[in-house]
Amino acid sequence: MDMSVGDRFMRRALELATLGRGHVSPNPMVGCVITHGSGSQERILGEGWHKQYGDWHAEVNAVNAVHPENKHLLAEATVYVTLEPCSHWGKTPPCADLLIEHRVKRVVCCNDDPNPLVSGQGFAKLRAAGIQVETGILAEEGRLLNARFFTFFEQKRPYILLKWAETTDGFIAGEGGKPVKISGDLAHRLVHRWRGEEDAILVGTNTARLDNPRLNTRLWAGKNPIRVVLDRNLVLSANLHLFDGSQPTLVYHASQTNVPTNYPNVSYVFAESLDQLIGDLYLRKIQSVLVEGGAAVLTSFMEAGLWDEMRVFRSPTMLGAGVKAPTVRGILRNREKIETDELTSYTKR
Ligand code: AOF
Ligand code: ZN
Repeated sequence: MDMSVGDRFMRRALELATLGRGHVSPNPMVGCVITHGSGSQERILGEGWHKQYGDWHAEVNAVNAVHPENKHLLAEATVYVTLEPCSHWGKTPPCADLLIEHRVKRVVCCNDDPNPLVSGQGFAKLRAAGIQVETGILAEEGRLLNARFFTFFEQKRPYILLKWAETTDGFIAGEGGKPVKISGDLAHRLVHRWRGEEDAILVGTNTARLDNPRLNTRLWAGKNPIRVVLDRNLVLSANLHLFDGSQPTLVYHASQTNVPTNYPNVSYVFAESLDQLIGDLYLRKIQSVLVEGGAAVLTSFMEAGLWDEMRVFRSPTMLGAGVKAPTVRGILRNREKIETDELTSYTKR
């Protein structure tokens, strides 16, 4: 692959950023590589990434990783950082100020920060201090890495993933929605990993009732997401795992009467449409939601154009009859084998 030296360091910064996956939301994953010299003499002085929500940003960790004897070289350094350095006082002081304080020579980024607290002001601060700024390097890769963060700020809604498993003959569940094991154990565990990577998981009434899911990450060491249940007419029984209070749970309903109030950790929210529900998740600062079924719910998200990614397991099992799986209308992005299952992912564009 033909790759400029700068691209090589930025790829490294992107790779570092991914180490924060599952730990930094609602913040973006950010990586940073600080180099000295140019051409074939360009060498890494320090590296860092944003590790944990509320903790130091990537730039701070990279500056701190520079050996004390090399700190003076920062004044001739290039900083490759996957996102525009922040300009605001948040949980930590502004990264732009830190880079100015060390009088770095050049800052190279993949993307501008879409968060209105920053958006352009980080670059403006750096330029005003005489630091060279370049942005748009590996921009596609940077946007893909933080697709949730960008979708949230640019489209004012969470990033929506639709996930299901279907049999070779195209069924998602047995007759009457009866739960059947379709994909294998490894696929099952992978889904638990995905749950830990998203802010929320959503299921419809039938899935909640018939599968009685826990929607947690017990098969993978990860954080438990917020559970979201559609219960339009408030028909779900209080005995379901979803109401056990173990994780924050949002129940969206369109009924004006008999709204329960006394389940710990469960909030009831009135919403008459999918748009209203999505709008409410946005106001709650939920940046991503994994929709796990059932077929009707998945199809309604698809038909409303409310999705960004689909992940479909196709297993070698045959059912003969049951609930038909939704029809995919996306563009193929990736196909891989997970034991005997085939995992295919699709995007809109
Ligand atoms: C950076 N480097 O590594 C990250 C940035 O609440 P705070 O203080 O952690 O600020 C969060 C915001 O800062 C977040 O929404 C995004 O705009 C930016 N994240 N910026 O310079 C980083 N994680
Ligand atoms: Zn910062």
